[in-house]
Amino acid sequence: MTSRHADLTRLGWTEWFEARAACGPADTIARVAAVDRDLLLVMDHTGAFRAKVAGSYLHRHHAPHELPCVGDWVCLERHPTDESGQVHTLLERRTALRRKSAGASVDYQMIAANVDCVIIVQSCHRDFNLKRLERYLVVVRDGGADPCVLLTKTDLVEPEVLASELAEIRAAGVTAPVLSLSNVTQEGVDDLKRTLLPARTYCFVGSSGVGKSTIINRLLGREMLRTQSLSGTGEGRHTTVRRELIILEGGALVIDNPGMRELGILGAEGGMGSSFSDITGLASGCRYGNCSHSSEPGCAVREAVNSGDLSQEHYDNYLKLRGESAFHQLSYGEKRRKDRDFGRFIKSAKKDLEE
Ligand SMILES: Nc1nc2c(ncn2[C@@H]2O[C@H](COP(=O)(O)OP(=O)(O)OP(=O)(O)O)[C@@H](O)[C@H]2O)c(=O)[nH]1
Ligand SMILES: [Mg+2]
Ligand SMILES: [Zn+2]
Repeated sequence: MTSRHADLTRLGWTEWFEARAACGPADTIARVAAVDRDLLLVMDHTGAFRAKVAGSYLHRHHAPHELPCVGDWVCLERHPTDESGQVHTLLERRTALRRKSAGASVDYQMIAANVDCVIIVQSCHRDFNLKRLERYLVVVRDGGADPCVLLTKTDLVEPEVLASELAEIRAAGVTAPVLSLSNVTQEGVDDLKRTLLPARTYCFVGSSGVGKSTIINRLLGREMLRTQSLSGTGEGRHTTVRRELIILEGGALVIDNPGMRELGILGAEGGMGSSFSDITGLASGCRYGNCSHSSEPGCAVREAVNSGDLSQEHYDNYLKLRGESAFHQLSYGEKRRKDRDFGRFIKSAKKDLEE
């Protein structure tokens, strides 16, 4: 790469960012690995260090999504005498995983930025839910990242259960890659490893207790992230409380997330097309160009449902989602835990990043 910042390539920097990087002459570029309000842990080719969002930046940017989040690239100034850098600029995001904020506001909350692939994790044991999966797919595509589906805990179900879940996913027309694994027997772990490419960023999302942190620990080859004690099959207690960007030995960048039930649908119309490409494809055969595929005569989509070419369930989901994507908020149950000891976290994370 001819990029001026080629030394950042390992951290996910590409020509796309290079073409948009507008930093001051005294600034350097770094990637955000963890966030606690205006306190950041960032990394560049020299390693990991602390940074603060400059007061002037906070003054000009008030919306939550304008603050740096995990995965963001920032311009910062670093004086040799200061322990932490001052962030002046947030670089344009290539992709954004986000959800609507709680409450009535139409603002949204960033989950992670500049993610190449979002790995949507469900346990095939108790957590599996096709409709929720389809909602996740819409949100992921809407943010510009590629989705991948991962079913965990295959050791806890009969092979037929897994097979029928996989068949359900396929029947729904999901085109994203689907993987399955067990963290107990290790079956499928190598397949996941093979899909994680160096310098690409992967974000794990899914309900609490499905095994996101366990997988990342497995990939790391050590117990870096805290996971639910008890060999829990019960989902729902939030163990991970913080997002963080971790570099695997193979060079892939992964982001762990606290469990969340739903991402919420925000302006997901753009994302609907790709999860329901079969429906949007059929729509070109409808008599009316603005056909809503609900009751109009000559609707090719309903004809396909009637003839069995299109699954009734997939069609129902489409109608439901289309209603919801008009900024309708889905509830999500992520507990907000107050952050007790960011300093200690930064210290251990720094150590991990530098190893
Ligand atoms: N049987 C079985 N248990 C698993 C598997 N993967 C994870 N677990 C267990 O499931 C529990 C939850 O795993 P975590 O990795 O903490 O789940 P998480 O998705 O990170 O949960 P949050 O951090 O709360 O979002 C732990 O007790 C794990 O040991 C698996 O493949 N099979
Ligand atoms: Mg976790
Ligand atoms: Zn129609």
